[in-house]
Amino acid sequence: MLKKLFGKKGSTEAEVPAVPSAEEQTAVPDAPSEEAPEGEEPKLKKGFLRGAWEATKKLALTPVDPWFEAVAKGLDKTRAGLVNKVASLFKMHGKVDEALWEELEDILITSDVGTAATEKIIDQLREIVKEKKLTTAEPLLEEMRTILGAVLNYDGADVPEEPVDPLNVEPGRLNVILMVGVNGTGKTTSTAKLTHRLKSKGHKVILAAADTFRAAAIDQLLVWGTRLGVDVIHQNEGSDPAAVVFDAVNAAKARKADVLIVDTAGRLHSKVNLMEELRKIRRVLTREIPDAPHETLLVLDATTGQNAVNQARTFNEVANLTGLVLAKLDGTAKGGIVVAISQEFQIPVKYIGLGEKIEDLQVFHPKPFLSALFGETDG
Ligand SMILES: Nc1nc2c(ncn2[C@@H]2O[C@H](COP(=O)(O)OP(=O)(O)O)[C@@H](O)[C@H]2O)c(=O)[nH]1
Ligand SMILES: [Mg+2]
Repeated sequence: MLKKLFGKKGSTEAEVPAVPSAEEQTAVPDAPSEEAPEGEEPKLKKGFLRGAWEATKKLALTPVDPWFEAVAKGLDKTRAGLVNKVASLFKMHGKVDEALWEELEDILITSDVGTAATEKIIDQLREIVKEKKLTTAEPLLEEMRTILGAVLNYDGADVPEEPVDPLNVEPGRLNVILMVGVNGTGKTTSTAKLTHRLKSKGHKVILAAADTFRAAAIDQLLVWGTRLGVDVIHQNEGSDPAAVVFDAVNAAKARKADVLIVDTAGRLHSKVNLMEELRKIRRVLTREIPDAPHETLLVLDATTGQNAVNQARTFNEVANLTGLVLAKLDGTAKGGIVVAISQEFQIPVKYIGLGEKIEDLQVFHPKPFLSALFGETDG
């Protein structure tokens, strides 16, 4: 297992993110003050941190597979900021009373879970307390996890046990993926990460630099293209994005690529502009490939909270979204945004961005995601 995690010396497997040290893994608000022999409870510096320690201690002790490892690490901040806070609250507050619900509401709202999902979670927990006649809050953590699972599994479909690539990419055709979203959310980086994933599965990928607003945006994609060894179809700054897409489709056909990823601009000042821009790109695409684009992925910046929700709302109205990419989850303690978005939209979160490196994009799946979030050792 460890060999699998670290990879053979000099092989490409070494790119698998390294397992963080036990110190890093327990870097939640205050680790235990003394090492305890295995199987014994550690002595804690402060009583109220016990819940936080409980929630993460297993993670520190057991090596895990790369997917789970990467997601768990990317969720470190959210685990400390959301789950461990809730765990500590349930553990330390003890009894179930109005003050408990108020504090829980505070934690959930400040972690970007959103008002609708927060209300739902608290209402359901209140029901459970009544039904099961609970007098202590501790069992509520497990109950909350079940509720979160239902919210994240927004359409009630069966969730595969293992992360499966969620892209509508089929052999025997040119698959077109349109990347949309506001400037700075992580579109170009996510495009590069997706390219890396697709390439490693044997796909021939071509990129279209349809964000023609700034020369730097084109250059950024060109740099990624060179690093990844894929062609980037581009024109000059200020050129028509639809014309770039037209060139890119022809190049992709001529070069027998099977995936074309179109990186678009996000600097559109109004919904009308946005709609017009995307409509033009779509028109060019469908003229060449009737069922394209096969995916339209909206990239959201997880650190922007309610703004991300508003962006999802706007793009959902104009862009026929097929999925969401939630970038920068590693950079926020407010990973509750995943819950808010799943509660509000019938669009699947397909990928989560967990860092700036090329391999820091992971498939999103509710079950293992929650395991990673709750600090367990496997999905
Ligand atoms: N920490 C972190 N940074 C990210 C992630 N995705 C993108 N970024 C950074 O966010 C910034 C903007 O990304 P970019 O792809 O240029 O955004 P775009 O304007 O939407 O194309 C860059 O500095 C990226 O390195 C992520 O998942 N985690
Ligand atoms: Mg960009």
